Amino acid sequence: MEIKKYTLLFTAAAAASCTGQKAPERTAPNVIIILADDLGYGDLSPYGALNVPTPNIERLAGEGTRFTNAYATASVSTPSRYSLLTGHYAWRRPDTDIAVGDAGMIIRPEQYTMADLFKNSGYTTGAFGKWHLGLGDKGGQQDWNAPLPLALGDIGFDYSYIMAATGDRVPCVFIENGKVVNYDPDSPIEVSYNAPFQGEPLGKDHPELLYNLKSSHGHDMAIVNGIGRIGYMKGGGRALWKDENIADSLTTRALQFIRENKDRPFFLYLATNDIHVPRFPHERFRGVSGMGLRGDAIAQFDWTVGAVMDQLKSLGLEDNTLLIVTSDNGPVLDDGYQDDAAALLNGHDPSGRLRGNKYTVYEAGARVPVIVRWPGHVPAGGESHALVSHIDLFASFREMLGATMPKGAAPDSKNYLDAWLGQDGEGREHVITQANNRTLSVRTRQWKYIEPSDGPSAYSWAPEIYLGYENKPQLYLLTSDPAEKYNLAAERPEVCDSLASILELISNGNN
Ligand code: NG6
Ligand code: CA
Repeated sequence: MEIKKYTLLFTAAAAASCTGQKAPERTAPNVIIILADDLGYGDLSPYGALNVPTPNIERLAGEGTRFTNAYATASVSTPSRYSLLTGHYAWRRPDTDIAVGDAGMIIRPEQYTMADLFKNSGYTTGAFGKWHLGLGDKGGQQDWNAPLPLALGDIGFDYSYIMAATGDRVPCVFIENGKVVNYDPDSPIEVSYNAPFQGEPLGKDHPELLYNLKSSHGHDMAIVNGIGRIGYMKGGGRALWKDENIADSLTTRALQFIRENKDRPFFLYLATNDIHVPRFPHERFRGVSGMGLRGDAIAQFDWTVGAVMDQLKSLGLEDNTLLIVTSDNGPVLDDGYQDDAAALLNGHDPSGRLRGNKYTVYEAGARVPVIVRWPGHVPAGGESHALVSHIDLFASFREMLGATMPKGAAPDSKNYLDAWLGQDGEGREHVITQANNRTLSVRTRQWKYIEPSDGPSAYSWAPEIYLGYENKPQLYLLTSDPAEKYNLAAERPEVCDSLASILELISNGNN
């Protein structure tokens, strides 16, 4: 199929309107981002995964382009999502680390978001799934029994159906447009991250009540659906989610959003709960991977992707929709529950031979799967080695939409539309990522430099997670040492210096 050069379409439209002719019909596509949680670089079959059946994602890769050097901005969720949606490096702000479930809204209404960009370009905008960027005005002070004073409607989303934080954090309820779904007046909701509620059993005292999943570390506070959580919670009644139904609930609502907006442009941000802990997929996915709950959660994620693809097809929207499937950060095995993720790997390598995991400074922390499909615009069955980062989706969409933005919006985001559409194989000169303790790395096409850090060497849970923090610079030649084994900092001080100075320049506000 002939690949159209998208930017040219817009140039033609702009030229026509300047000369007073009728501009050709707008051709900007619907945009869907499906953002998995903790899905590693090696977790999907197009990236070498062996045991997990992901037929829908395979089909998507056959119809679109698969990226091998694509990065989230961080190796944990909150900063990664913040940067994706704002085009602003999270490490520029002090309040963007992994958020508690009762954090206040981190993105405030005055900040221009990706949703604002689409909304102002005439799109209907919707957010579904894991939010993890705070809700309500002030942290710890939300009244979950009333409409929240500040929610996603205030930052550009016309519709939202979300989880406040993560599956393992209270409150364990869905929130639709700032209000608890299925609110149960007989069971008012209270949430605290400071103190337990009297009379509410805790996971640490009542392991016998953890009938669905036992904790391995942490996750020993509130018990909901037989699973221990982070944070204390009381009430909720019929509003409380059942973990096994989360993927169905989110996917169903997202499909409904697509159907309702089939006749107008839409932007859909679908942030799945899969494959974050607690991994507790629906019964119909149990056992399909032979890798236990973690593998089955990947299969469930694949089902969600397939359901979206099928919905687009049945509505005739495939050709006019840019679909991006990616992940917020790298993989982790034991992340706090006894789900045997490590024991059942059966040869599977979630990091895809890269070093590290979620949380870490190493490549597997933030290098993520990215598959982009837009029939006729993105090469089918393509593979791109371009260096791309989620930080640039914002400015690249702006370019695609031919939109203007307020001064200062998305300050760290740059237009790499051609790279994102698989038409430019080079992409960025360098990509910056942050680890869990905010240690920064800069990656060029050849090198990876990691700044010195006084962070701990490892998290001690099983299997141990080596974070890669060292109190001296690290330098890896990724082209010959993709697994970051040989630190060349002492041998190549000039490369270290030049990469450190890029970091310094960008940290000082230049981008
Ligand atoms: C950690 C949690 C982990 C996970 C992570 C956030 C414990 C012991 N560990 O603090 O389970 O929730 O935060 O993950 O509580 S993320 O993908 O949302 O960044
Ligand atoms: Ca995550």
